[in-house]
Amino acid sequence: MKTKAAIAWKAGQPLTIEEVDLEGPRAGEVLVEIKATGICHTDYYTLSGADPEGIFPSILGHEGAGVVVDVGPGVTSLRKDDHVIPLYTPECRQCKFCLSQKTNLCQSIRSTQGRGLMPDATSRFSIDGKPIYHYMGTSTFSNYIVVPEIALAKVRSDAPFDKICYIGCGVTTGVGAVLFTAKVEAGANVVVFGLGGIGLNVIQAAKMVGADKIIGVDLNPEREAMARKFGMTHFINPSKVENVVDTIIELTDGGSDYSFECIGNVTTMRQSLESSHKGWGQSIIIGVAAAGQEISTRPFQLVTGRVWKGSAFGGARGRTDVPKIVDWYMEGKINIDDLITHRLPLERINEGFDLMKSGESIRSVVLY
Ligand code: NAD
Ligand code: DAO
Ligand code: ZN
Repeated sequence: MKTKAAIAWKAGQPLTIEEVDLEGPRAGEVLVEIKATGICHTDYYTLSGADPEGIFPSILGHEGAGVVVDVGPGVTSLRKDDHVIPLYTPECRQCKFCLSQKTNLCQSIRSTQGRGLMPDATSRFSIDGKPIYHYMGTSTFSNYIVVPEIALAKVRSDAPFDKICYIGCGVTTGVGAVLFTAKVEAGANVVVFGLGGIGLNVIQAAKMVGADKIIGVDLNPEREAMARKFGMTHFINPSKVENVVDTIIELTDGGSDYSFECIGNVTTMRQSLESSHKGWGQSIIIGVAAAGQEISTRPFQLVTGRVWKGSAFGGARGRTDVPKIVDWYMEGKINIDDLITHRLPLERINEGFDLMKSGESIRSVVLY
């Protein structure tokens, strides 16, 4: 079949909208019509050329929601008309990683996914017989996609696609980092570096679990109002204080219990650790730093009880946890609507990237 898609031909070039050939689902695969997709910072990171694992030509996008159109042989958990969210972190429930119950980083299709291919090492997308590569196993900047069954979360059918697409990455990454990775408890002091599409979701989850102080750090003063609406109690603009670490330590009587880095900057990663409370403070790294960057601190920071850990996709097990997060949204426990600041047709997807780069949008959603 043919599908309309935004193609990333080369790093640093705008996407172009084209008709692409899409082969039907093979064994264990599912054909999905994408109804809506968010544009995330990570799509820009890859398109910009900063991502060492970026593959071109490819179809980017990893924050979508849609409907099952057809299933390949052997697919048992999904059928036509099911509503789904594609997962860039699949959940096979059989690999060593899934069975460990210690991580959400399912490895069963990792090597082919990382090479822009389906599990049988081929691509379903092509133009004039030449392969176009998948991206993060999802490629939600295409109206129709083929995805392995283990990389689809089945969700309730009354949830609006233009909102729940954001659960495919930003919402789950931020909310999950608080609930699943850090397991923040009521009364804790929380610091959030970066009040963008991820950081604001960390803030709303911190509020949801009953955190005490929720301190936001951002260079963009325009982010303060939105963050306060989501539960931030104190705002620090690094350009307005002499020392961010000292300011946090003063505000929290010794340092944060949990600190989340949602920028991808190695300097703020260090600040996140060093402003954590001696003896127990945890710094959770969510931001993805540019290729070749390294983090550093004095090892004594760790000897004296501060902890550095990372969180991918909020530590969520996609097929298990994503449907629950959709329920929380539908029950009014989390706010997605106010974070979706712009809506665009696929033809204007490049404007969505511009809005993100200028700091004007929190989330732009493309509607098919
Ligand atoms: P965003 O651009 O929407 O937000 C980043 C925020 O950081 C902005 O508000 C910006 O003003 C602020 N900022 C930038 N530099 C700063 C500095 N030096 N000090 C203080 N504030 C600063 O980005 P996002 O979509 O929220 O993504 C944040 C990071 O998370 C990115 O690196 C992205 O790649 C990463 N990410 C990680 C995962 C994961 O699973 N770990 C998932 C999705 C995204
Ligand atoms: O298992 O080695 C692996 C890869 C896991 C990928 C996790 C990706 C999370 C960070 C990238 C940002 C996604 C939008
Ligand atoms: Zn697995």
